[in-house]
Amino acid sequence: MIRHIASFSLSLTLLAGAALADATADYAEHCADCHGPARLGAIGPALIPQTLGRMRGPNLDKVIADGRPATQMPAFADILSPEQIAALGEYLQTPLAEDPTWDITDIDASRDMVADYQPADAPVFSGDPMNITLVVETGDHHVSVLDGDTFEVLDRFATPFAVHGGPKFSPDGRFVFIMSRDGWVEKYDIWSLQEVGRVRAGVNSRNIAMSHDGKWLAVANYLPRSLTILSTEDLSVARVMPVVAKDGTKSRVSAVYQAPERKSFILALKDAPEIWEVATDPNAEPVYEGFIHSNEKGMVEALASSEGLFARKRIEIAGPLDDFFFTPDYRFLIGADRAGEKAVVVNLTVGREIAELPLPGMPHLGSGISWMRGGHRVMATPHLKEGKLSIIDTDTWTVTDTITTDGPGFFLRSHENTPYFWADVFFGPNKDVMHVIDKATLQIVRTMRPVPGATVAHVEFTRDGSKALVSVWEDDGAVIVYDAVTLEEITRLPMKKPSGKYNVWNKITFSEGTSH
Ligand code: DHE
Repeated sequence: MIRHIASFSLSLTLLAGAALADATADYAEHCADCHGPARLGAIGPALIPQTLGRMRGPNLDKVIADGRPATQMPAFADILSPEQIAALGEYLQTPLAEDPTWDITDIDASRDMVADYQPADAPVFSGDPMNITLVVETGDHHVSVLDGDTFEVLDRFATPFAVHGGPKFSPDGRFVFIMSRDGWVEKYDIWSLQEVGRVRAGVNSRNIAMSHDGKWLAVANYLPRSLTILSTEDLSVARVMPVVAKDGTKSRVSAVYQAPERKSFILALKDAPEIWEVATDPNAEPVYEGFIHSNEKGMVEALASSEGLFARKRIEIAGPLDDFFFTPDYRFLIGADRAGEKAVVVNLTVGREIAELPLPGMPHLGSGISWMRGGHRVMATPHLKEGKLSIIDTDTWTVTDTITTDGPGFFLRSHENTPYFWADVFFGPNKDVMHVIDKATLQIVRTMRPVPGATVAHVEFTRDGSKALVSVWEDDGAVIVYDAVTLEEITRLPMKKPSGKYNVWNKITFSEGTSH
C-alpha cells in the first residue's frame, strides 16, 4: 500500500492552507497507523468519502471524539481540541485527487489464509446444514450462524468492517463468502465453522456474485473502476477487469449479479449507458462481436485464447441503469433509471431494451420478489422514497397494483410455501413497522410493531418457509422468529444490529421469495 502514497495528493475543496496542513499532520500522527497512510484502510477501515458517506450511524466528529464501542477505535476528545476534530472530520471527507490503483499484486499481497484452518469431512454440528441461517450483525461486525430448526447459535465469527450486500454461498451450500465496503472478501466454512481466509479485492466495493459452477467469485468495485474475479478455492486472483465503456469512460460497477441460467455475471455500470455480461462458462463464445476497443485490444485477444471464460458482452442502453431484478429464467432484467422515476426492461438474449414503465418514488428493484398470481408471474418492489409497493406483471411489463404502506421500505421477502410476503417500513416515523401482505389478494393482513420506536427490517424464512426471522435493526437489537402462518412470535434472539439474514437452502435454490 505504501507505494501508492505519492498518487494520493488531496483535493483542497474542503480545507485549505494551514487548516489542511494541521489536519494532515494530525492524521499522520493519530490515525495513519490504523487507517493507512493514504486513508485506504489497514487494521481500521478506509477513511474516504466513498466509505464514510455511505455508512449509517453516528457522525464522524462524534466517532473521533468518543471512539467506537466494541472496536479498537479510541476516543480522541482528551487529545485533540474540538476545532482539531472538526478539521480532521472535514479532511477525511475530502475526496482523493486520483483514483487509487489496486492491482493483482496488491490483491495477492493482501491475501491472508488462516494457517490452522482444518476442513471437516462432515458438518461438526448435528443440525441440517441446508437449514443454516447466517445473521450479519453490523453492530459489532460479526456473523452469527443459526441452526434453522433449534435457533441455537452454532458460531459467531468476526467479519471485516462494514459488511454490505448478501453473502454468497457455494452451490453445495458448504462455504460462504462475505464482502465489506472496503473490498475485503472473507471465506467461511459452514461445515467446520471456521474462517478459511480473506483477501482485499478492491478499495471500495459494492457486492459479490458467485459463478454458476461455484468456481469464481466476482467483486464489483467503485475504487478502482474494475471487476475483480477471484478463485473461490483459495481466493487467488483470476482476473482484474478494468471497466471501460465504449466511449472510453472508466466506470464504477454499481453491482454484479449471478445469472446461473446464462452461466454468466451481469454488471450494472454506474457511469456509462451499458450493461456488461461476463461469461463464466469455459465453452462460451470466445469474444462477443463488437466488444474490441483499442485500449484493451490486447486483453480481449488474450481472452479469446482462453476459450471464452470471462468473455464479455456489452449491451448498450439509453442511460445508466441501477439496481436490477431478473426474471427467474434470467432472460429479462428490469433496472431503475437514475432519476428514480421509471424502470427499463432489457432482454438480455437479444441485448435490447424492450419496455419502459413509470415507477416514480425510487423503486428498489434489487429487493424485488416474484410469484405466480392469477396465471401470471408478478413481481413486487418497494420504493425508497414513497410509502408504497408496486406490483408488476412480468408477462406484460405493466404495473397492475399499488399497495399503500406506512412509509418507504427497503426489503421484501417471501417463500414458495407461504401465502404472505413481508415488507418493512425502513424510513420515517413508522420505521418500527412490518407489514404482512397476502400474495393473492394483495391486502395487508397484519401490521406488526414488535418494538415500538426501534427499526425493524429485513426478513428471511427457514428452509421450509414455516418460520419468518425479522431483524430489530438496533445496536442492542434482536432477531425475532415468527410462525409464518399464525404470525405469532416464537422466540427472540439478542443480536448486535442484525441486518440481513440468509438461509443456505433458500439462497442456493434461488427461492423466488428472496432477492439474489
Ligand atoms: Fe444495500 C444489498 C446497493 C444502502 C443493506 N445493496 C444491496 C445490493 C445492492 C445495494 C446493489 C445487492 C447486492 C447483493 O446482495 O449482492 N445499498 C445499495 C445502495 O446503492 C445504497 C442505497 C447506498 C449505499 O450506501 O451503497 C445501499 N444497504 C444500504 C444501507 O444503508 C443498508 C440498509 C445498511 C448497510 O449495511 O449498509 C444496506 N444492502 C443491504 C443489505 C443487503 C443489501 C442487508 C442484502 C439484502 C439481501 O437480502 O440480499
